[in-house]
Amino acid sequence: MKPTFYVTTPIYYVNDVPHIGHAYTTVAGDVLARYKRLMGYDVYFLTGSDEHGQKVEKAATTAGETPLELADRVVKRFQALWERLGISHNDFIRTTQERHKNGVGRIFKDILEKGDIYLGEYEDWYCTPCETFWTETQLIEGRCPDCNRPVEKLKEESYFFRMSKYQEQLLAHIEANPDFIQPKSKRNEIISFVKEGLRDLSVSRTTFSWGIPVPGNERHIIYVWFDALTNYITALGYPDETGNYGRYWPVDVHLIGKDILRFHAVYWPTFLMAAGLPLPKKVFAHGWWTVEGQKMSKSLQNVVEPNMLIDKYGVDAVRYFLLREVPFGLDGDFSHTALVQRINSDLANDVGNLLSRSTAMAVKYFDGILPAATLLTEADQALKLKTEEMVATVDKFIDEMAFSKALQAIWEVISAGNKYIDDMAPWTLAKDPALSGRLATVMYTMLESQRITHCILSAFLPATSEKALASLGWNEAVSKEGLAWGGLKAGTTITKAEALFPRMEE
Ligand code: ME8
Repeated sequence: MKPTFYVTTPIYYVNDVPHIGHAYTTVAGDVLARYKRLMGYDVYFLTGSDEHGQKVEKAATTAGETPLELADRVVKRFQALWERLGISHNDFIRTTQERHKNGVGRIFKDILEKGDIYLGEYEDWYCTPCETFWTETQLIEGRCPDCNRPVEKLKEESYFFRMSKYQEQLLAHIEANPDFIQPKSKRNEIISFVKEGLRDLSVSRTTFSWGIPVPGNERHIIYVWFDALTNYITALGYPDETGNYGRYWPVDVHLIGKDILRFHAVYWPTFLMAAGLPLPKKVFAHGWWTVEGQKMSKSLQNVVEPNMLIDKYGVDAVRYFLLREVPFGLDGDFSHTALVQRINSDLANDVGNLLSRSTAMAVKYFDGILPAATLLTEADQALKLKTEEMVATVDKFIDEMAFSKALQAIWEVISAGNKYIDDMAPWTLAKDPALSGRLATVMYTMLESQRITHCILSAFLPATSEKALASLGWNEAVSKEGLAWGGLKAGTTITKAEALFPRMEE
């Protein structure tokens, strides 16, 4: 049986259209999913949409639609974008689906029956025109932060989750599992937060209606984060333990942005503890993108629209840039200049040029029929070894979610390949028929190194690698076995590759 690997992205709110931040998490999840499939894992990759709650209800009212009409319309934009970005998810969960609503009701009821959800009273500052509760710290000069009108102290009946009860258990879990929350800096933030003390959490609302009702008390709507987080198990068919839930839970990694770490590293694990379910193996919070040095926001009108980027630069250039430019876990800045530089140097010059010049030589000197390698010299051995070592290095970096370092390791082989060709100068060897054996070995070595490189790269740049592997005559599905040196057989037909990435104007 294959080992399993379950990876998730957040489910995105449908009150906003997809932007580069959403694309970022989803592309990272896709690379992980593709890589693990390639390495022989039975992968389940989940993404989806978060469709309940007051935010969505309000956005729908503004748009003159019902919340479901709004969700139906916006979810198509997410799905169409994932299609264009080559996202290979196995499932897309919408929180308005029956399978989800059933599962949420069930887990809420279980925790309620165990006594860790109880009915109490919620007291906070209420803005009546906005129908919103605010905490003391959210108020601006004692007024509603949204409309600036006066607020009043109000009590509301609410269900509470006994989160305080799980404080020590959660801390113990975090301490016993150093990899549970990553990166480390974020783990430390969560430890301090939990140590400050966990308060019971209000997990129902009566001020709006767009959501999942509390089982047995329909006046209450289940808190949107309780609803949303549960998607990670309802998508697996929870509470049915026999199918995907039994197979894939606990999740190997929840990929999220740093903005929602507390929900995933504190709320979610304690909900699961209360329900008696296993905890996620890892929660990884990545950084945030700014745009040309500024916070991305609708009011600044600088929201980067992924479809526009794909139109302009191509899908794999966008995927590459997102994961190469910034170490996963740190904040980064998006700029068109930086993207164009990456395209011209890393993609057009390095990987594109290497493939087109080497396949062109195979066609020119061997009529496109791959010759066999004979005796390997030190230089040939060195490129072979570098390629083999890269395979192991990438594996280690992927396990650390260090996508940028993994790409760097791949690019070292690509640079070494270009240098190898310059040093071996096949065009000189070709002039002397006595050196044809040597020319054959050089040809094989440079093409085989690229075949392995593109097999691995297919996790990052699926469309590009597919083209590259086709011109290298590799028609097999990418696999772990296929990463071993010597896969290409003499006699394989090599065709001249078109430029993989056209150079762009700076
Ligand atoms: O929070 N840079 O949904 P959401 C990087 N529905 N990533 C960014 C980003 C930026 N500037 N902006 C957004 C929600 N993201 C909830 C999640 S999960 C059970 C419920 C990414 O639509 C990042 O992954 O606001 C962040 O966590 C997510 O979008 C928030 O998406």
